[in-house]
Amino acid sequence: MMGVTGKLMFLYVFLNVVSYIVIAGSPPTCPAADISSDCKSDSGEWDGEFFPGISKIKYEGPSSKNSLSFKWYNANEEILGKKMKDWFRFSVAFWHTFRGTGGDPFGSATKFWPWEDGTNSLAMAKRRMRANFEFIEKIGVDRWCFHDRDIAPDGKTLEESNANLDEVVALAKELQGSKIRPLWGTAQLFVHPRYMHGAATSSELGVYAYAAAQVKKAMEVTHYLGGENYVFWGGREGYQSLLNTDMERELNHLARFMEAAVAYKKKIGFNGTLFIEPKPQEPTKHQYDWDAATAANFLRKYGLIDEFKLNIECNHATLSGHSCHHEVETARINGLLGNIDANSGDPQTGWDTDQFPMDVAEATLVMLSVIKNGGIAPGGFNFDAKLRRESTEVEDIFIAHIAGMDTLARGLRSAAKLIEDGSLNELVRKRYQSFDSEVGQAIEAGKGDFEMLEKKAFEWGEPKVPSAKQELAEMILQGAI
Ligand code: XLS
Ligand code: NI
Ligand code: NI
Repeated sequence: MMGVTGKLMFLYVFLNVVSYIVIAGSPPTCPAADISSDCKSDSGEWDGEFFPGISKIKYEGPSSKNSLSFKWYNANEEILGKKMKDWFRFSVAFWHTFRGTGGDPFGSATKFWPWEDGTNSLAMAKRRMRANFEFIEKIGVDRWCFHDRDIAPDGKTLEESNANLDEVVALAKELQGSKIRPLWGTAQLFVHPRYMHGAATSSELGVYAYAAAQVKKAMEVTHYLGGENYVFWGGREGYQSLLNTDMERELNHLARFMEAAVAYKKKIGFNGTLFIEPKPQEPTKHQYDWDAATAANFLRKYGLIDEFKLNIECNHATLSGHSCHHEVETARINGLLGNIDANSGDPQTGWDTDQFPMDVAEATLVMLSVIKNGGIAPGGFNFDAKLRRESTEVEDIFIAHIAGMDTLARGLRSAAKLIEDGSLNELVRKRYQSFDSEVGQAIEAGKGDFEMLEKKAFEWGEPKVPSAKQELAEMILQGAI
């Protein structure tokens, strides 16, 4: 039986997922023509800047003490022949940055941004969108990411939801200008109660159809906004108990859903890449896209491997018992590295804390894989990260993004040093050099039959096994940071 603490913890983990998406106390729906108080904003247009006193963030170098400047991220500086901004293709996650309230199951919202008027109205959605683009321009990135339902309020019917979305998207298109575009869009298929059993894996046909309609629309608006990719994070695609679940049937349904998404993408001429974002659990006990290897197996089994890539989220990696580097590298060697949701978890906390990435060593390892991949385009690095509940000042939004970008930039610089220095590469090369021999080459070419190998084993006798040099590898890594 679950004790009180266990129950509270479960509730915490569960609500933590939705707390950043739903404004505490706001109504779940806002039909386009609703004039009820929660859906109607009387506060009018926002006057002037949303972030007055904060100008465009500049690179000032590592010795700067200015918290509103980059110390390591220098957008146009070339590293290994590519501009830093092109290595990263940074993106702001609308849901955390503009819908995160700091609320958790034990307490209400802590963040009261000056531009919020407490409604979930269309007028508020538009004002928030203006704040988003002022932030994007000031932080100096070219991309953003969104769920359909965090940029526009849900309506009472699907038609109303679509109309709300169209209105906000039209404004976003205008505000984007020619330089800014979505890194990816996605449909929010996990907050509304209709999705409690899943979306594409729901036991209920009507829900499957509703989810399909929502993805269809989200794909259309992503395409309309010039989005470069589209993400599937299966928040509720999984199960709580196998006793009442037909796992095989649910996975078959998920595959059919993905096939239909691929077909629709082609039909509307959307050339963006489709990404699956693995996560092991939270909110469901077991999610079908557990980790990169599981997602790759799903794609291969259903013949979808050439149509998708993976969006690796570092906190999801650690939840599945892997390092972020492991997940990125697993995706890379399978030709599936598509995008990185750049965040991190807390080593003492067992859920998706979605913190800004601050660990330079981890960033270095991730960037080593990205460099080996030749970059990450058309994907990028999306800050699927939120301020701590206790960080409540507007400038904290800037500081968090600056520190995250600087951490990854340091990682890139260190990874480039490691590659230019070559000693880590050499250590790894040497480790496997016995396979460069004639017999090793035969094995790697698929000609290492057991009779031949047995003959060699008799001939060579007991093998001499050399050191793995792990501490030396760690010393080299430290030297580059
Ligand atoms: C939640 C996911 C989510 C996806 C987009 O854990 O990270 O934020 O990135 O739906
Ligand atoms: Ni994510
Ligand atoms: Ni996440």
